[in-house]
Amino acid sequence: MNYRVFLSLGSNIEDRERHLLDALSNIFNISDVCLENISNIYETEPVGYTEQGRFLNMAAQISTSIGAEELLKELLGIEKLLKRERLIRWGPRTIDIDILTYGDLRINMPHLAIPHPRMFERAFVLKPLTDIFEGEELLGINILEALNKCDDKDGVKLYKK
Ligand code: PH2
Ligand code: MG
Ligand code: MG
Repeated sequence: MNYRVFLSLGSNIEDRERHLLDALSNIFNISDVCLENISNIYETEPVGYTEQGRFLNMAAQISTSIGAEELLKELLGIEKLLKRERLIRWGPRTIDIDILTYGDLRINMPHLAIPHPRMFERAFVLKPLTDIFEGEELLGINILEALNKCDDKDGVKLYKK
C-alpha cells in the first residue's frame, strides 16, 4: 500500500535555499519513498515567534509504504544531518520538515500529530500546497477557502519557481 503524503519544508538560516534543496535530495534518497512533486519556493514572514529572519517555505508530495512514525524518524534524521538545533520553540532553524497529511490518517500523539495541527491556519503552509494539490478539499477542508482566512497570507511572496 502506498500512501500519499504531503510535507512542508522551511528554513530561515542561510543558506536557506541550499537547506531546502539538501533536504529534498535526502528525502529523495529515503528507501521506499518516491518524491512525486514539489512546489515553488516562497519567502514568508515568520509566524508565532517574530524576532527572527524570514523563511523560505515549500511543500512536497511523496508516496511511500513506510509507516508514519518510521517516516518521522527518517525526517528527523535529515533535520539532524542539516544541523537543526532546537533552542527556541518556533525559533530559527536550518531546516524544518513537517508531515502535513499521511493518506487519510489521523493520529494525535505527543511527538506526532497528523494532520499537522496548525496547517489549515498557515498561509506559509497552504500557499505552497496549492501548487501541488489538485483537489479542492484535503481531509474535508477546502484549501483555497482556508488559505483566504489565514492571517499571514500577505506575508507570503513567491521567491523562486
Ligand atoms: N515555522 C514555524 C513557526 N513559524 N513561520 C514561517 N513563515 N515559516 C515557517 O516554516 C514557520 C514559521 C514552526 O515550525
Ligand atoms: Mg514546523
Ligand atoms: Mg517540525
